[in-house]
Amino acid sequence: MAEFHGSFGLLQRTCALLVAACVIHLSVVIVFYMRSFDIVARIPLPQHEPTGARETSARNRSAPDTPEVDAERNQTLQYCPETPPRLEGPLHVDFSRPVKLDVLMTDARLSLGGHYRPSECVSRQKVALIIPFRDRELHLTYWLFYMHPILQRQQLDYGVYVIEQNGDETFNRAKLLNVGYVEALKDYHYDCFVFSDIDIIPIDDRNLYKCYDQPRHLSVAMDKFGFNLPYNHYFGGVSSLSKEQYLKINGFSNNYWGWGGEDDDIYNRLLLQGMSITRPDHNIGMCKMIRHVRDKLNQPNPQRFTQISYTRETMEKDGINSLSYSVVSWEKNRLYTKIIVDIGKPPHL
Ligand code: BGN
Repeated sequence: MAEFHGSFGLLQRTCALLVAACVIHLSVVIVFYMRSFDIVARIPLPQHEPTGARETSARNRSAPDTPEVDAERNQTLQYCPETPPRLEGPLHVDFSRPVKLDVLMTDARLSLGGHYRPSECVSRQKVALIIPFRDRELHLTYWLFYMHPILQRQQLDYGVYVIEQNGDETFNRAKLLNVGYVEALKDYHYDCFVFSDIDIIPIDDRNLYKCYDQPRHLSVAMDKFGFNLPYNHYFGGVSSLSKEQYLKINGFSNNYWGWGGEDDDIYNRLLLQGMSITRPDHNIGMCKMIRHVRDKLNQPNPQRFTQISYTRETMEKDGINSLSYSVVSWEKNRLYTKIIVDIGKPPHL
């Protein structure tokens, strides 16, 4: 009997110990469980999805509309919408009416060099407008007068670069465009380049001066050609290429001195690199050109017919990789940056 009592007491104590161990374990679990709630409650929930470092480029045209911290302005801003909200559609452009730049000159939203970016949102692309130039002051006035408001309504982060050929050698449009590409990149981290003649103005602001998945031809229905294309693969007037697209074709040829052919050569380069061109619809792509007599120093290039048949052979060594020039002056005006350059002369002279 005494033996029975002894083993019963041992069993009782073992059970009591077990229960105590379970209680302690449960308490510890409960304490940690409660604390984990406390910790989670103290972590601030992110207000927005983390967006990571984001470059606005032709690649992220479709960037989600998540807020973006603009470090320079120290603000949180949304990306600008894909379709800018304040576009007007068809515009009245009249070159017989004199225009003044006084209102634009006092536009506080434009910074020196004709640089603008919207204050209400973060632009999806950084666009450099490159204009080859010589002796066309009146055309430049019209271009600035009409284009600045259009580009602002298009909510672009843009800068205007007028590349003037120094001296009185034959004009070389494509080489000046190459110079514009290089010089603009020294100024700002552009990812899109719009190459525009000085005398062409779009008459519909839905014709967005930005870059697309493929190189874009923007001046598709010019009054000069009866609001049509002069031929199917015409790529002259105004076009846009992203940095990647431009580099893929080694930029433009430096060897088209005088009028004609350089735009056909660019078109050949794009095709040879497996790209195609995009265009706005006919009614959106309508443009007006300022009538003028042909520049004496821009006579038709007699070699252009031969040159454009050799694009495949020449494009690898003639382009941005062989560009040479010297800057004569670099000047930031209120409405544009003027860069005067010495680009040499045609080889046969
Ligand atoms: C083409 C020119 C282009 C010019 C358009 C429109 C040539 C190359 C030889 C066939 N091409 O004839 O450079 O932009 O006319 O004016 O001359």
